[in-house]
Amino acid sequence: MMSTMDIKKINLKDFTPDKIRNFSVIAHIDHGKSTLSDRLLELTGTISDRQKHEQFLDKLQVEKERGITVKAQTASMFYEHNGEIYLLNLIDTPGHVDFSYEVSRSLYACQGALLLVDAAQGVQAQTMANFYLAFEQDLKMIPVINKIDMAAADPERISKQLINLFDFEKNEIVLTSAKNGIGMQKLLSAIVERIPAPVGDHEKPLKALLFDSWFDEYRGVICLIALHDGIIKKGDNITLAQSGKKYEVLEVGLMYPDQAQKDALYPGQVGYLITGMKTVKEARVGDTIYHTKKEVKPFPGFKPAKPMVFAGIYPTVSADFEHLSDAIEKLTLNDASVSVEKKSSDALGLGFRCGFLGLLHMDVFKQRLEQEYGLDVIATAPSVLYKLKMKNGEDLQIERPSDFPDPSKIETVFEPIIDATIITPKEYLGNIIHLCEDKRGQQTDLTYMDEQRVILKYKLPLNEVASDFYDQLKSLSSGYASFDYEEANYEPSDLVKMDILLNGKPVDALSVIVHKDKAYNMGRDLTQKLRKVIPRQLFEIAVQAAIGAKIIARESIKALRKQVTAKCYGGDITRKRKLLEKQKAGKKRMKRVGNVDIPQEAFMTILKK
Ligand SMILES: Nc1nc2c(ncn2[C@@H]2O[C@H](COP(=O)(O)OP(=O)(O)OP(=O)(O)O)[C@@H](O)[C@H]2O)c(=O)[nH]1
Ligand SMILES: [Mg+2]
Repeated sequence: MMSTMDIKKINLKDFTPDKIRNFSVIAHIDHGKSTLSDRLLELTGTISDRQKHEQFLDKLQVEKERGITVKAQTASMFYEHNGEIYLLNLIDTPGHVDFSYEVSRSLYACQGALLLVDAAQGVQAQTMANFYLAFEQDLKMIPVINKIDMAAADPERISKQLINLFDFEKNEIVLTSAKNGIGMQKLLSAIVERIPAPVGDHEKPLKALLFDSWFDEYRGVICLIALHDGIIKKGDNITLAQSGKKYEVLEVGLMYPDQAQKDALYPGQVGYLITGMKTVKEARVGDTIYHTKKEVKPFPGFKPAKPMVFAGIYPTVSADFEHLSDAIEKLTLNDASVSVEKKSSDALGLGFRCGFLGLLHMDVFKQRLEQEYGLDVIATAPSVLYKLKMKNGEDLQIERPSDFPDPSKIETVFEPIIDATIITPKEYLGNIIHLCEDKRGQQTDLTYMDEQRVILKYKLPLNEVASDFYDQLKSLSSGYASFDYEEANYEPSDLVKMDILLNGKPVDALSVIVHKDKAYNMGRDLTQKLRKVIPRQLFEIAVQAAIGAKIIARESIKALRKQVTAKCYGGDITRKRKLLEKQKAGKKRMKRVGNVDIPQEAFMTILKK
């Protein structure tokens, strides 16, 4: 087999397009993409025994810890089929809806895709979304039913779903267990036999698609490129079509699975490129690379990833601001989809307003700030981008609730609406319809996928989804319902700003935008919750919810009577110290607003129902 292939001796010139297959692995979250990709890399000898360990392709600490893929990963391998050696290029993609942008741009570098479906769970919301992404790009898909080793596996039933929903033929479906390595040879053969070779001409001028980029501390910006025509090699002078900027090629090579330098890349091949670029902002994904002076017609380009939810990020200790600023700059070097703006809050001081692709994306970003940079941060409740038509004819776009203008000056507020797809076992249908209605949803479709599962389509306001919608959906369906969405449009809506006052002073970072009909309930709810999460302090604290000047709810937090250490009767000094330390640790996550200490949970209570 190929396990002894020495990458240094391989001449990429031998791999003409007919000997190349480029494909992505796509699926719903957790259906086994990364595990299967690891198996393929092992089988073809790309990962040596030394490197072999769980989830090789999930490189980030958050990815390993959470067991989810956040960033698409590319890896090349060599595979012998009927006496010929093929160069296979695999892209493992994330399954979570927040990162669907990673999927769509990966697909541009491919001619085919493995559509994985969990043998027990069957087709889920992201399976459908990803199928259509690949379908729209005319990719050849290979349906794969994975995890057939599981006791609950039901490949018969899942096959029917694939046939009914996506028009696959029964004999196209490959059965695998990525865990036990079952079906891998068959899958590799199918990849070579069914996925079309890329088209490209080495005599034509260089035309390559830049489809991914990241910043490496030691090597600078690394771009991933898919070559259509021509040859790219070290020393070439290249131009990026969109930016018009020129660079010298310092290095090209294959991801094998780490960077393996080669002399040149040839038509149809996918590999990495290093130039003198300083930031990933220069390496716009979707851009076209050509040899300077040999301009080509550029690719249409990708729609940029757009932030959907916004939140404030503040250091818990104000003195950490510079450190936070540095950390955010470094993290965004590698994640161009996060938007960042320096903003100060009356309550929280100097910080940042950041835009994210979704709640998981935001959560991951925050976790990375904490883990990789040792920062303590406060994140405010996420918000969405509203469009306002003012009575004076002005148009405004506002995402920070505290920026909402005086309601008497607003003509109409428009809010973002999404098209949601929910797949659920039929026994939870009632629960889910109820939830969607509670979230101001409008049903647009309801179809049965088979005897057991229902596909529901709803139009839902994004601001209702950007809270605890997903958690509720999961708990109302015992974890079985899945959810995907895409943005639809903006619609006028009766929205108002609700302020939260502590001891009569509004805390700007706690303001929320709510629908008028829900304001009273939400005000009562929020003040009750804040009463529970804000610890008692030496004085009484009034917690109020207000719309404009009108107070709609009020709670109070009674004053603490004794100091913690008073219980110790001055005797036991170790116990006293322990208590003081505990108190200090408890304080760590607090932010002092006026004279009130507010814990991080307070900002998140807004999220939870
Ligand atoms: N029993 C069994 N478990 C599997 C199989 N393949 C994957 N798993 C398990 O399923 C879980 C998810 O696997 P991943 O490979 O991380 O799934 P993924 O599709 O890459 O997930 P995301 O990238 O987060 O969308 C892990 O616990 C795997 O060990 C399989 O064939 N059989
Ligand atoms: Mg994965």
